[in-house]
Amino acid sequence: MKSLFARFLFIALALTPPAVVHAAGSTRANPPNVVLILADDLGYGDVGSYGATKLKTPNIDRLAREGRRFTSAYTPGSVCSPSRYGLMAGRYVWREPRHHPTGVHAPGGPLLFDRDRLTLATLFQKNGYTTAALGKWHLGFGGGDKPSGRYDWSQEEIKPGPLEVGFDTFYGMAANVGNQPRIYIENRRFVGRQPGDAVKMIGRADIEPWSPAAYYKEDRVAGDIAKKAVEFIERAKAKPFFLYVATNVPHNDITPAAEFAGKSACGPYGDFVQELDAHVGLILDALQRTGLVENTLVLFTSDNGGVVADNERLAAQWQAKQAGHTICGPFRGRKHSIYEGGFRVPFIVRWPGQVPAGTSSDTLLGLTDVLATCAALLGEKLPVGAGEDSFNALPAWKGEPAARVREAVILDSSDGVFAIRAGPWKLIERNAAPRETAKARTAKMDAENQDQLFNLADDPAETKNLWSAQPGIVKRLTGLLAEARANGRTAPAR
Ligand SMILES: [Ca+2]
Repeated sequence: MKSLFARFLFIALALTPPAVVHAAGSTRANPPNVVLILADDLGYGDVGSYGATKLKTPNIDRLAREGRRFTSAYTPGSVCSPSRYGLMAGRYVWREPRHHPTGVHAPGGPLLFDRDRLTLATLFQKNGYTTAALGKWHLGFGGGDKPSGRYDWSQEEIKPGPLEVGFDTFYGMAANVGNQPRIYIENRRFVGRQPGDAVKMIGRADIEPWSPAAYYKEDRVAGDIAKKAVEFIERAKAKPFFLYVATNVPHNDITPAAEFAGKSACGPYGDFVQELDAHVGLILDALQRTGLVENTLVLFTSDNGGVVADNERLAAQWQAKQAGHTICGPFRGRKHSIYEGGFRVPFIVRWPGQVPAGTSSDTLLGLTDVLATCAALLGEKLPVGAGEDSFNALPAWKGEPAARVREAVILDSSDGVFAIRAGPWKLIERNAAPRETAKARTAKMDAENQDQLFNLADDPAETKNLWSAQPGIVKRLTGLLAEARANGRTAPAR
């Protein structure tokens, strides 16, 4: 009897089709949680696993050790809002008419997304995920189609905002720390505001809250957001979740919390980055503690390159430079600029058992690819009107050797200068009518705003302009750029 049962069991197991066995570990049967940690102005050279030595980032390095590190990951813009829009919508922001001409969205500017646009958050939400955004939003609030809109913060309900584009919950800042309103917003309300508490608008953008105690404390913001992330992970149990943690570190002002002051070997800037690293550690520990590590994909990246000081006016970055720290690693340029330092960022994916640990890849990819990649991870097809510049990078994340994500990536500086990278080549196109910010910094702008062509394989620091020497390459890349503009998309229509 026993042996008959054993034989039956053996046959039953042998006949189980491999697809069923596979299904147990597949994404659709057991969808992973996704934690996206977006640093703010963190340069390529600010992380130990990307070459930093004057500051220590053991937790981010641990992610790299346990995951896959990309060395040719690009942000679509060299400032905050364009990259954040690209990340959420999988589309270059210069296609969006509400995009502010100076690149950076005004703190009182309207919500940058149409209500029917698929975002990373709505993608997860419609797949049954709990979705949360924490930290810096900077993608606008309110209706309207003028980039320089003025949001009325005196209203009780702050909307439309993150909750209207796919997030179940939001806790954080409207834009940069220091921008008005300087009060945390939780979902659609100011934190601490009771019925009857007045918020007055003063002039175009300033506010006067019900009490000076309403304001957050700048040096506590990063810690507060990290704490919220930990609480979210500890509470999350039943449903899979998408957690977007948009820290304000190390964006100016450089305000490390007291317990991190003096801890790095390159001054307050290094201290601030080390604080960010500690917060990454808190999030990783929370995943460990709750037993969620195995089924959670963690993506760590930055919204644009770092701020590099040319002089002591940017005191913290200057001090870091004097101490031998290179914020943008080996690259030329910085935040705002069209050179690599503005766009090339750390990009690390950890997903145990799915993404090969301790590996790296120089596959070309962009922040706009996160949307299509997450859609692939969920087994979803993006609709036609979504993710126009988003390519599926899942095979590259998973370490498939021949995986190629995209042919080219288009870069847009805050002055409105465009560049395109394809293969080793990077073409920078002179802009005959640069954006209004350019007028304020003409000398620097004139130097950057030229027809330029670099071979990044031979010349990663962009020192030798090969424009005249390589007319064939210039023609090909100029053509790709023109096509991208004319077609309204770069990713294939689905
Ligand atoms: Ca930024």
